[in-house]
Amino acid sequence: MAEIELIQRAAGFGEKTAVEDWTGSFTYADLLRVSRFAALNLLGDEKDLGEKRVAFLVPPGFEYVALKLGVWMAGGVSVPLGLAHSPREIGYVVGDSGAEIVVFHPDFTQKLEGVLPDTGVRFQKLPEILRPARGELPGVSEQRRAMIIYTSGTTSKPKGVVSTHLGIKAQINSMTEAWEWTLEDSILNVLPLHHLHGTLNVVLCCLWSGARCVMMDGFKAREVWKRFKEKDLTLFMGVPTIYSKLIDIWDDSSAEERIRMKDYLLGLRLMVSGSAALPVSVFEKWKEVSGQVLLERYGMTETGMALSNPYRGERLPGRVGFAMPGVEVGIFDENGRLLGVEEQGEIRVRGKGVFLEYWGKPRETESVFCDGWFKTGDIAFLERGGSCRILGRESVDIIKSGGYKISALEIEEVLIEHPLIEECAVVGVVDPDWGERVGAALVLRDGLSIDLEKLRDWASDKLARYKLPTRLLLLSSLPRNSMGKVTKNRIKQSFKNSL
Ligand code: MLC
Ligand code: AMP
Repeated sequence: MAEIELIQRAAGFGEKTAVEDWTGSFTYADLLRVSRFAALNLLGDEKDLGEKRVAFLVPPGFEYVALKLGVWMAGGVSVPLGLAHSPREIGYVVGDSGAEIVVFHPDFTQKLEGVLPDTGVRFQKLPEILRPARGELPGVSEQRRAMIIYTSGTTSKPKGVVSTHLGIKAQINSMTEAWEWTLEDSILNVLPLHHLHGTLNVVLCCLWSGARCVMMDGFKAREVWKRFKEKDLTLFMGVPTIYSKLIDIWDDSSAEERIRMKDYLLGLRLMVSGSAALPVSVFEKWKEVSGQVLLERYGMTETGMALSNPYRGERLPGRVGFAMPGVEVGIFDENGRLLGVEEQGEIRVRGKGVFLEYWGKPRETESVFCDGWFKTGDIAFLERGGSCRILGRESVDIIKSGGYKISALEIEEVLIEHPLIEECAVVGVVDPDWGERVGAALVLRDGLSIDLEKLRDWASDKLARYKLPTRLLLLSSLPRNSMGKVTKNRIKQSFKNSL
């Protein structure tokens, strides 16, 4: 019978601890038992979910992991929902993915009220979906679709990035080999689990390796330092903003505390940064704080991890290193010509870990591939030694804030609904802690005014709070080029000048 290798492997780790969260500690045997219950409850009278989408709004923790594996055991496709997202954003993902089942934690009941009430979606609450059940599970081929992760891009609405079990396995194999995961590893997860970084790089690599995943209920810098104190971790992964926030706590600590804090981290064998450019200042400061040389790597929801500084060897600040095992990376010009060292162009990626398709969007899928290479839209060059330096992005409509990719167009589409706003343009404003912040340039209707707080309040039931503008510029008109197109680079410059 066809089986998912990740689940087969997990069965072999039996009594080892798989997940630890604020409710307790759970072995691999516990995890598989509860996942099986989840699968059987999801199946109900069906024999196989047959790639039905199961969306879930569940905080990081044992239940999340059990449910994810349960969806796969039942032959379904997991669609993790963002806990910070507004009901409108959640409704969009549920609708776009065509999810037939939505599983939710009772804490999030309110968020789901009003989301697609008449569409026949089956809502299932935790913990009921995990209650003991008996029955047969289907065989699931690894060629099947496994997961859809929604990511923002150059369109106003997020797109569902579909991966198969084989694609996920290729990504896991690449990371576990590159960063030498073992059975002895213990990793702390502080990342959201509706994106690749937390799900794949942390949780799934951990389960594949038979390691232990300690889950926190989100990121709180002080709590993380407290957890480090136990000195029982070997790995940590975060976005640059997480390291900045940990540094802020260290900065506020006494000289004696700082010595102790460094000591908490000396036993970790690897600390990784990714999802956004790691400022050289943070790389250097973290070395001083922790004695750890951060390993910076580069990836994307569509490709998995593509480039990494070496685990063994020199990790260079400001560089993202070399192609990951099993991944091909090239720098290309706009005519699809492969460029040589020190030539600036677009990063393109090829390999078994690259995604299958954008869900329900064949034309968009076709347009992001060229001769089998996925076009990332990131601009970079290879240095003489072969390490890659990222210079920026082709699109001004993509903002990266604290590791989240945010579409400027999605925010503009919401802001333009505001009765006082005549025109608007949203851009990323460079920020030392967040990478970029969301800046909104507005043209208001005659004689009217608005302040940032009022604008944020008005938009807060429409957008996740991390997408709300934190910078505001009121203009009499938006700058445009001779073709009438808004010149966002000039707006970015105006924000810079206004600071
Ligand atoms: C939180 N806020 C943000 C924000 N995160 N604002 C802008 N950008 C962000 N990323 C806002 C909140 O809405 C809140 O606003 C205020 O900041 C404080 O919120 P918080 O929850 O206390 O913040 P914090 O917990 O410190 O969150 C920061 C963070 C988080 C860095 C931990 O943003 C995070 O988990 N980022 C990781 C995202 C991620 O996993 N990306 C991977 C994508 S996959 P208010 O108004 O309420 O006060 C990918 C591929 C790859 O990129 O290569 O990995
Ligand atoms: P996402 O679509 O959320 O998966 O984000 C992927 C994008 O994050 C990439 O296309 C890059 O623009 C950015 N990114 C990820 N890692 C890095 C890094 N180490 N340095 C610079 N940018 C990065």
